[in-house]
Amino acid sequence: MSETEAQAAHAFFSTAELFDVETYPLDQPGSAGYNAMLEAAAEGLNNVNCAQLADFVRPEVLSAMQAEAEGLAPEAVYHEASLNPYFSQPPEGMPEDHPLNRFSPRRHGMVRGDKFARGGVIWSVFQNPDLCRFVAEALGYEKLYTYRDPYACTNVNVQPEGCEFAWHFDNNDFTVSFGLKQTEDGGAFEYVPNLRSREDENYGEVQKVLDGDRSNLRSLKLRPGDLQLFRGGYTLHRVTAPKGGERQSLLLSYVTDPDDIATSDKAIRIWGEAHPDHYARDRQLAEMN
Ligand SMILES: O=C(O)CCC(=O)C(=O)O
Ligand SMILES: [Fe+2]
Repeated sequence: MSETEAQAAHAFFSTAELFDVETYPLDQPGSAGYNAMLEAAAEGLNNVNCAQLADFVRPEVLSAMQAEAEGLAPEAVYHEASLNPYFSQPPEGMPEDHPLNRFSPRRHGMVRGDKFARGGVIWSVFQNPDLCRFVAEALGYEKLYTYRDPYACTNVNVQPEGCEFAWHFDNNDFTVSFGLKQTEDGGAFEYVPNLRSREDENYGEVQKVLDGDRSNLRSLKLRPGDLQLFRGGYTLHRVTAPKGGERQSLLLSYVTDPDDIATSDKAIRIWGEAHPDHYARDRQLAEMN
């Protein structure tokens, strides 16, 4: 069985059952509709590092995803930390207002990937091969694989009322997410495209944003059912504090290396424990060295 067939066999729901293929013909690559969808996504990504595709999942699928996430939210692993935008340690000998010295509290929960039922709707969305191919094409990768890390593969980010997900650059090059739950006030996804590059950290401009400069800032509300593709490695971003309720988003992780998986150290740092697959990865890396 090819890898795509294996993925398809694993996926309980078909592409047409999960997604609004009338608007987003994921299952018809090469068609005019598919190319138009790809162009729209690529345009957003090329211009502002972000593409939002509204109402991507079918309404009944969204309801099922929301119910599944809601049921698992109490089991989320909560992180409470004071972090700078780079998730790095405080530097020595830098001015107090330097971006590396700007620490903000962050409190949010993450539902682990192994919690999702393998025949369930969230796992089906994650494993859908047509979605995976589309994400790769839109982001300009020849091929992507669903991340096989048992905990970090797919997660629901649970952001309680009043908790901001402060300004940061992601460690990953890109993020794929679905809106699940949103509040009327707050919970906005704010970002400043292309603020740093591989060559230049551009600390001066980062500092201006941290000080409240909104001149190049873009703000979007990830509504339930919307798909977002985002290059967060070079784009400073945050989620403002939700007011009057909780915000939830579904994060899907794809990788260029099918063997990629966290080591036990990293898993313990993020999740408080490691899975046998993480220890297997440690042994594999040790054998390679
Ligand atoms: O919940 C989201 O929409 C994105 C959160 C985020 O920026 C992250 O997980 O790095
Ligand atoms: Fe992020």
